[in-house]
Amino acid sequence: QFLQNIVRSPEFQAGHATVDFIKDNPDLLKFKTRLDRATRFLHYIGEVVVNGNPDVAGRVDERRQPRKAPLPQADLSQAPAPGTRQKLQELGPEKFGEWLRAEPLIHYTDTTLRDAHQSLLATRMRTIDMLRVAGRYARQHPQTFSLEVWGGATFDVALRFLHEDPWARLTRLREAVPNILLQMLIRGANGVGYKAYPDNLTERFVAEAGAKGIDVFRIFDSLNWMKGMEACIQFVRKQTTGLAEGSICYTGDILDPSRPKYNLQYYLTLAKQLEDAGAHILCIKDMAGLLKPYAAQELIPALRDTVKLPIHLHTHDTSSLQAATYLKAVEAGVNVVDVALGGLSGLTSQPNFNSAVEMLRHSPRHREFNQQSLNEFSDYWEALREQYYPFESGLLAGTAEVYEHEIPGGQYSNLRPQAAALGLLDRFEEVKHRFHDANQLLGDIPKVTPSSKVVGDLALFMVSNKLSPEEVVSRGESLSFPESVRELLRGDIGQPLGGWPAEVQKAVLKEEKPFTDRPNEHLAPIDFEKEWAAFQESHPGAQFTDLLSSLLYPKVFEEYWKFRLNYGDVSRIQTPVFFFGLKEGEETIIEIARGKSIIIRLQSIGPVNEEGMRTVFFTLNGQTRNLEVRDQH
Ligand code: 3PY
Ligand code: ZN
Repeated sequence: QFLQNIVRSPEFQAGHATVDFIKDNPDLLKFKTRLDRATRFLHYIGEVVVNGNPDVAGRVDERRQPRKAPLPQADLSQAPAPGTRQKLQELGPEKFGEWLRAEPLIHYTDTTLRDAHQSLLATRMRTIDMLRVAGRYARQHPQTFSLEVWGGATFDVALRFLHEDPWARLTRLREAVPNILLQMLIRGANGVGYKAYPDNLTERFVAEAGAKGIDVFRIFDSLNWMKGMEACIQFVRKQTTGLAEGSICYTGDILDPSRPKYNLQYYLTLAKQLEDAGAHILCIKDMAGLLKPYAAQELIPALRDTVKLPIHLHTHDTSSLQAATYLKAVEAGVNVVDVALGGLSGLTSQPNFNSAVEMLRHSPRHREFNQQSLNEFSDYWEALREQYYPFESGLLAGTAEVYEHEIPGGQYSNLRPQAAALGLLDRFEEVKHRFHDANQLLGDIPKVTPSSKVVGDLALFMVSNKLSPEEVVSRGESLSFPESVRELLRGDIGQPLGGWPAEVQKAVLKEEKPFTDRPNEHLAPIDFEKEWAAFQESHPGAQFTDLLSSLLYPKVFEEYWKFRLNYGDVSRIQTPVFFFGLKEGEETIIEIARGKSIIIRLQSIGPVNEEGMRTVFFTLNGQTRNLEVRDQH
């Protein structure tokens, strides 16, 4: 390798190699890291080949042959045409909001890279599969309003299960898509986590997300609690040049007189408060897909009369009705709707982008998209999805049950495996009914991360312990509730409209005193200077964004860091190999750096020896490489 480096060096080839040539060119000695990188990939693949990827354990079907995903056409030699990002840079956030509100044609946010796979595939979509098409998309569909690519569960899942750096995903997507607004979902005071964080941590997180490429911050609070959103809206305004999109989480049914808690006035008041808090855009975040067509017809004009902001509608198609809601919303003056490319749309995901465009063709608010190209992107995601089959939720058809249980689309594909882990899969119907009961017990709250997670935990707890809603209260004193339920009722993630039901709170908290102010105010601010110095010592080579990841998810981050030291940047490994390894005789190409690839071929797997080890025989770029891997079976 060293000799190869010398011979390939331009200086050597130009005949300028002097006696000091090696001393003057320390890069010639850099081959060791490169070799290590390849070896680490071999270790990863060897591990999966022998022991499997634990994330798909028990769900691998050897008979399945996932297809290769066909790449959509695009002329990559042309730069992407200017889009909404340039518009935002030109106008600034306030004027951009005014421009958007007055736009006659409908705008689309494509959620394929965030909510769609969070809702259909348990958030497992990997960066490599996004990057294959991101630049193509930027060229083919520059008129898209925004791409939702980050936040929600993607941050946690990237680190925990995909062993990827979420910040690197964002940076690389930003590079590939310079023209369309990139959007993230942030859970207000809960950031991209499940609990309250110190304010100055959220502030640094927002600043860094803005610097790395996020333009639209969709901010919500899982209890629609303004105090959980105000600070975050200000952080976006202060620390970034992007747009603060304040959200009202839609629950219940404004048309149902028997459920007055979440009536039209409730949403109008909240919208006004969000405008006053400094939001540039108002989002109706219908996380479970409960906003029915005629409710949208009433809600949207009323909101437009109440605030001056543009309105962005988000929904999930769990009931399979939501195209009708979009039609009514478009007629009623909504500015942007959230959709997902065909192959990753529908059911618990967003309505179908391709079909929505056709729904409006030849109508006054139609925005032109090249349908043939949209279909090519859809084909890509549909084929690619086969590689993620272990994470499919099992929901095969739209269901009106969602109006009873109100499970958010993004939670559905997680609740099933959670139930399965507790041995409750054959009682999943009961889990869904108990989800409804748990919500009622907690006073009928908006259900969205993290409040939805707690309702799910309580539902699972009721099913595993065979508890009726009445017994939760009557036997409460002797029950040890899930920690998340205790935290919720203590006030850890905020306050719901009308407070917590006193009886249930007493049963769960026992003697513990709840609080009613902002949970973040109980948390000491992070001393960034001190933390960063210590972090660099304990994590040589780390970036500042790694520190932020570690402060948000300390344990998950440590595991990720250890994994990365052992196996390298596994986000570069092709998805079928990452999840399922290689079969004997198969090979894979890994691009280890821009334009630089290695070829790994699995030759054979040896028998287990007395020490429980197997020898795995590979070739790496044609050279034989053997590896000892412990068989964990
Ligand atoms: C999340 O917070 O992850 C959501 O998708 C909420 O809908
Ligand atoms: Zn959603």
